[in-house]
Amino acid sequence: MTERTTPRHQRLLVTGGAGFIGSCFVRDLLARRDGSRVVVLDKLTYAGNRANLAPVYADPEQAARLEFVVGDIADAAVVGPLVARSDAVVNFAAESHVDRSILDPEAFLRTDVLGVHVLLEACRLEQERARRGEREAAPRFLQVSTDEVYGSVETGESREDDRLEPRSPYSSAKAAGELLARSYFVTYGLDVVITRGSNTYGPYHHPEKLIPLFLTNAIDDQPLPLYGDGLQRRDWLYVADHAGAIGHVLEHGVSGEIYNVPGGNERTNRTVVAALLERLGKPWSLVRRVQDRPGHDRRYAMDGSRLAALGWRNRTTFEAGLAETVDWFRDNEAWWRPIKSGEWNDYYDRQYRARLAGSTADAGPGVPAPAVPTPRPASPGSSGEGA
Ligand code: NAD
Ligand code: TDX
Repeated sequence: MTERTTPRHQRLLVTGGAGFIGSCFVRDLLARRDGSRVVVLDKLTYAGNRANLAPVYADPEQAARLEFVVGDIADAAVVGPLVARSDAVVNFAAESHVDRSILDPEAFLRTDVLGVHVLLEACRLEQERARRGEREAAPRFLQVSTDEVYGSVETGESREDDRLEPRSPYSSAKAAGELLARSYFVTYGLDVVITRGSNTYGPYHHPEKLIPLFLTNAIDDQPLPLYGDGLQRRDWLYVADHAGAIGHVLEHGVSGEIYNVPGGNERTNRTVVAALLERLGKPWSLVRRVQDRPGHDRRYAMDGSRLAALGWRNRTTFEAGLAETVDWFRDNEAWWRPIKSGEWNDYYDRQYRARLAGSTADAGPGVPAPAVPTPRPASPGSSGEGA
């Protein structure tokens, strides 16, 4: 296993490049103006949005180095020719929202498992071509995975060799996808690297996720549905740092290795919500305590020493990143309002209508909820946890 440096002028296939993190990766890469060329392959699901690449299209030099293909990573006929002309494949494409995986798991298996398999098979074919001298080198494959594959971590920090104990359909599918990727390194000698990023936030974040949902709801003075006691802990990573770390691993990562990408900003959900409301100048009274997410992971935390040893450092503090994010959402209603329409309303109804109907007020950000809900007489329509 030797360290590999990718060529300076890369031809990259970026799958899921119209999503939140993938588009940041593409924007930042093309803005470096180092001659790299990018093909984005994206199915444009509800989460994909060409507008996420608007800064690229606004710059003719960058736009000339971007090609956009609408298609499915699980479609071998689309994937094969694109991988054939790529030096590396960076796979961001996924169904990415835990709550949707609880409502409808199937799409997660199709994209996050079978889609990864199709990409790996295409890379294997190119490896064969390289061995026959029909191309210079086999493509490198980077699988973007998640801290959620470790499951809920009550204490300490997960290391890359720890057991995987995913607990939601989303995290189980992501674990399967990355295990498959690793198996292609072990079995076929494919050049594979894997990153496990923590909870990412920033501009262009789809409004289904905690921070953008609460920001956009609060801007409209709508209720903020806090699951359970709100004392779950996440480690927040600014999107440009996540995208930068992935680029660093793509360039310097050791083949076959897995790299945790922590944010170094562990916070309870309550603390995060209090901070964003303060920046926005909106009251805590918007917060409603609602029925918890089934199987809700209490905490994620990862050790980042392997990535640090590779020379990567995050650049953005949580305070600076959150301020940037709040201001961006306040200034970019034209981006998020269309997303919160159409299919969004059906999803919001399924996910939140009953929860909000059975919700209760919350006393304040600093008030820890009782670990066990206070028993009370059952009444029709009562929602249980969170009361
Ligand atoms: P996202 O949901 O914003 O974007 C996913 C993108 O993939 C969308 O553009 C969508 O259209 C596209 N896509 C979905 N299915 C596809 C398919 N079958 N073929 C082609 N394109 C498809 O997700 P994100 O938050 O940007 O996450 C990107 C990756 O990073 C995912 O693999 C996710 O598991 C991982 N990750 C996310 C976070 C986070 O906090 N957001 C943290 C760690 C890891
Ligand atoms: O309405 C909500 N209310 C609430 O209390 C939502 C949407 C979330 N939450 C809580 C659940 C979590 O404890 O906030 C926390 C963050 O939730 P999400 O934004 O849904 O993120 P999470 O489930 O932690 O997963 C995210 O990080 C890891 C990404 O969505 C994944 O793609 C990534 O792999």
